[in-house]
Order: sequence, then C-alpha cells, then structure tokens
Amino acid sequence: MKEQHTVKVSKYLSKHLRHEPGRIGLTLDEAGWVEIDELLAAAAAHGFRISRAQLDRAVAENDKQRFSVDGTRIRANQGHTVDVDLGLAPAEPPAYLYHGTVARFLDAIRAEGLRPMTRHDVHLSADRETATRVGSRRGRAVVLPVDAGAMHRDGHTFRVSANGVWLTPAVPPRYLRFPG
Ligand code: HQG
Repeated sequence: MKEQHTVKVSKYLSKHLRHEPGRIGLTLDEAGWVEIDELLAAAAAHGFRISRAQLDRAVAENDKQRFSVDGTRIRANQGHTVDVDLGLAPAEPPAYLYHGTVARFLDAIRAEGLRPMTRHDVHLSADRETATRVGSRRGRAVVLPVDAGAMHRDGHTFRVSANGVWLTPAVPPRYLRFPG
C-alpha cells in the first residue's frame, strides 16, 4: 500500500514537473526547478495532498531516480515536454546505446530514424535490459542498437541525465541496427 502510494506520488510529480506545471498553477524556472514548498502547496490546493516525508520517499525510492532535490528545490531529471534547459554538459557516449520500441513503429523509424516525438530528445539506454523495459510499455519490445560511437565521431551531441538516461536530439537511420 505504501509502495503504491509512492508510485502515485511519482506519477503526479512526473506529470507536473515534466508536462503540465500550469495545470496546478506552477511555473518551473528555465532549468526545470521549482520550490518544494510551492509544489506541495499547489498540489494540496488542487486536491492532492503530499507531505514532505512522502515527497522525500518518492524521490529516494524512485525506481528510475526520476527526480533531483537541490536544497529547497526539486526537478525532473529528464523526460520533459515543457521547454526547459537542464544545463547538462555534452558527454562522450559508450560505443553502443539501445532504444526500446515496438514493431509497429519500425517502418517509420527505418525511414526517418528516431525522433524525439513530444519530448526534447530521443531517450537511449546504456543496456539492453533497460531498453527492453522501455519498449515493453507499448507491447512486445524491439531493441534497436544505436552506433553512438559513430554518431559522436560524426559530430552528434549526447548528454546523460542525472539518472543515467542518454539523450540526443535525433538518430538518423544509418546509425541504427534493425532486426532481420
Ligand atoms: C517512437 C520513460 C515513429 C519511440 C521510458 C517511442 C524512457 C517513433 C515513441 C522515456 C519514431 C516515443 C522515454 C519515428 C521514435 N516514427 N515512432 N520516427 N522515433 N519513435 O515515451 O523512448 O518512466 O517519448 O520508439 O522509460 O519510449 O517516463 O519515448 O516508442 O526512459 O521516466 O516514439 O520515458 O521514462 O515515446 O521513452 P516516448 P520512449 P519515464
């Protein structure tokens, strides 16, 4: 029960720290941060009461470490659809990264590569297991290896979020390995 509530809090935080802060009257700063007191007050005013202890637990026990707390402020580590600049420095990726998707998107991905869709960047995982979990949200996962080393040599920029997700603006089809 406790764990279920922590997941509910995490989903509520994701929704308002990544996608719809305005829904509860919040404004994120340009780097995505908001004062924790303001967030808790806004949530309570909109019918979702979260104590500071519950928030701390949702941050600390989060399976993907989706949030960072910095003193009195909190932000989502990645996955935003609202316009924020996380201020992450470019980083050198490992030779291969992995993207988890499903078969129904493959024709489009073969034609145009990976696009960020509604998010800021394409999300890539450092290992196949994580990519499999990402793809499984939508059905039977298909994992596409990405030749990140070649992309990096060719001048594509990579960043890594505080929770270890690799981010890049787009992946052209020639850097992807397709099944079959
Ligand atoms: C697909 C979750 C057609 C792409 C996860 C994906 C991740 C295309 C979907 C994080 C395409 C976008 C991100 C193209 C990409 N044509 N479809 N050209 N290019 N796609 O949710 O990577 O739990 O925005 O394959 O675990 O699935 O929220 O991206 O299926 O880490 O923290 O378009 O979100 O993390 O979907 O997931 P998403 P994603 P959280």
